[in-house]
Amino acid sequence: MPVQASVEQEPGFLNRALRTLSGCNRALLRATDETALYQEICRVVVEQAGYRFAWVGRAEHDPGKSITHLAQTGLDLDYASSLRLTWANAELGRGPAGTAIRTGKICISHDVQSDPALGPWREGALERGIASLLSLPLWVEEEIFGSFDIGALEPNAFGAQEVELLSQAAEDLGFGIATLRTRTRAAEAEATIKRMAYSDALTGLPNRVRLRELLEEAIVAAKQERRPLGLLQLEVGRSREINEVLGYHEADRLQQEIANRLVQTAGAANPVARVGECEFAVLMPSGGAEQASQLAQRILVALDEPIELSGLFLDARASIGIALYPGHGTDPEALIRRGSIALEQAKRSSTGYALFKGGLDLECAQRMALMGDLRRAIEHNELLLHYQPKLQIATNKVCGSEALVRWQHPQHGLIAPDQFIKLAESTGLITPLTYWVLDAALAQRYAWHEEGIERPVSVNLSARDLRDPKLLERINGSFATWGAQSDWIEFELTESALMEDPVTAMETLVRLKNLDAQLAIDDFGTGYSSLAYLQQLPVDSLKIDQSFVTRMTCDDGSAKIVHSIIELAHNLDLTVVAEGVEDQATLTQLGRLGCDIAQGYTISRPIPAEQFRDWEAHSTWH
Ligand code: G
Ligand code: G
Ligand code: MN
Repeated sequence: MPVQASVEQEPGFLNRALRTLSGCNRALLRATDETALYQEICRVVVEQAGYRFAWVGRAEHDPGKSITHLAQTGLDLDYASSLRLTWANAELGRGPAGTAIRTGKICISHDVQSDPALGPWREGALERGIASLLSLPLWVEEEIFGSFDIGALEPNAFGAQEVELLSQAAEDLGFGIATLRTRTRAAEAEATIKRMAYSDALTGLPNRVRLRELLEEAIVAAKQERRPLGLLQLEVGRSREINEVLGYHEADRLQQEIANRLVQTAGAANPVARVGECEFAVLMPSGGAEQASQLAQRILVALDEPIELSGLFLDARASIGIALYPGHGTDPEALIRRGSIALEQAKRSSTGYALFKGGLDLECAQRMALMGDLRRAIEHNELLLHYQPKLQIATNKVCGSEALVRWQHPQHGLIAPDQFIKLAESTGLITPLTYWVLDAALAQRYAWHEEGIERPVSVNLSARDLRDPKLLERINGSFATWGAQSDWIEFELTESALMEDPVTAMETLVRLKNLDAQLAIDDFGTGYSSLAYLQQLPVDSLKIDQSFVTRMTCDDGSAKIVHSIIELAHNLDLTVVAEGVEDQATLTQLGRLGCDIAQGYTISRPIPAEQFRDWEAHSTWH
């Protein structure tokens, strides 16, 4: 009967051995550390495959040859850790786990009840319903690492085929442990290589390569937070005599002492790098000209104190060149280059330090100051919108207006957008600026709506806005605030902005279109978009760039371009707008060519909203 029972049970047992194998493989693929791996394998064996328990132990090479419990599932923890297993050739070492480890062979107890080797553990096992036991030696990197033990509720549970499958699982587990170890060693090696590649051997400070990376990261952060940063480049203690008189060893000590003083003076916030034999750099991640100059002065003072070496007091004379983001450059290379130029300037100066002074210096300083001002301007409502009317040529009626931003600067007066839009784009301030414009345009549009004037207002979006993940959310919010209809606002996007990143631009356009917004391509004819791309864009109108329009009455080439853009737009079912219409002759010619809408000085300059009504009353358009 027992034989028959085991034949009947065979497929069931095999099944669970197979489930163990496949579960183990999955665990191996996912494992990131050894402990988690043992635990997961034990879990699979019990919960997925249905064995009574699973246990992993490590063979220690201590005098008692103990076995440390690593992981288990199915046993009470107290019991599992109280087993006092050993792999020594003694009574407590002759159980399955000890035997498997000592001999390197699989060890099976077919029947816990009768197996003499199980003497010390019999009672505990039977109490827990364990009727047969299997111990598999775990080989890792050609050494026995420990054992993998499985218990079953039935006697004779481990037939030849299951054992074959389960030992395969043990083999895989050993391989998995080895792989994890290889991976850990590789990661350690990589970290060492990185440390060596990124730091200066003499001082342990970041080296030139690392400085460049730090600078790059700092620029990204500064850009995001819209603040300046500074790079200080130093030459310290370069003196042939020191090398010649004291030898290289002492010269090295001098550099180490300089490094110490620099690190102390710069403080934790401003990392110091050693970028050459006698060259250092200090990165000041936050601060402008003022802070950088103060830091330079502090460093000069700190290095003023003579350095004692072999009983001599050495003077570590330093020169410091300063380059600032964004005034002197917006990428690491530009800042490093300009910092070196400033360093040369510093060597000739009496103060010992110098801010970069290039041809553009003054303009840069002004732009930098302007950038700081602009952020404040957005917050304090120093911006304002002018509106330039658009005329429907066929009916001679005003059909909308374009909102164009201006900046009422407390010192510099009214500043035109070409003075600050580019700067805002390069510093990230364009995002709050666009949000401000959108809200201001909607507020005005709402006022017009209350007066019964239902003409769309056009708002310009920049290339950067198209990449702003919050743009749509913000537009939705502003529309909700003002209870705006989707046709209140039209968005203008320049052709070149679309071409900067056509894929993202397309995605954003589609999302804007899903809001039912009207979309126009601005400055059309200057951005080199392909017809194929254009056809796919979900836009409603094209605005012919004013450079063609202003010249069309005197230049045949421009006239031809205007003509063909009008045809192209109409073939694509797009409305066509001419901007830069400066005289009546141009307006008349555009009408003959079938252009739909005109915008330009001959109709009106951009004007404050309050002047709109007056302008309409006194103009020939209605
Ligand atoms: O108004 P004109 O004044 O000088 O505008 C100059 C340039 O600035 C134009 O190309 C116009 O598209 C752009 N501009 C004006 N207002 C805005 C605005 O609110 N956002 C963006 N991105 N560009 C604007
Ligand atoms: O966004 P866009 O580039 O289309 O902005 C229009 C720009 O063109 C604004 O700076 C506006 O002041 C300017 N502009 C509007 N009408 C005329 C015009 O008739 N002639 C010229 N030269 N510029 C104009
Ligand atoms: Mn525009």
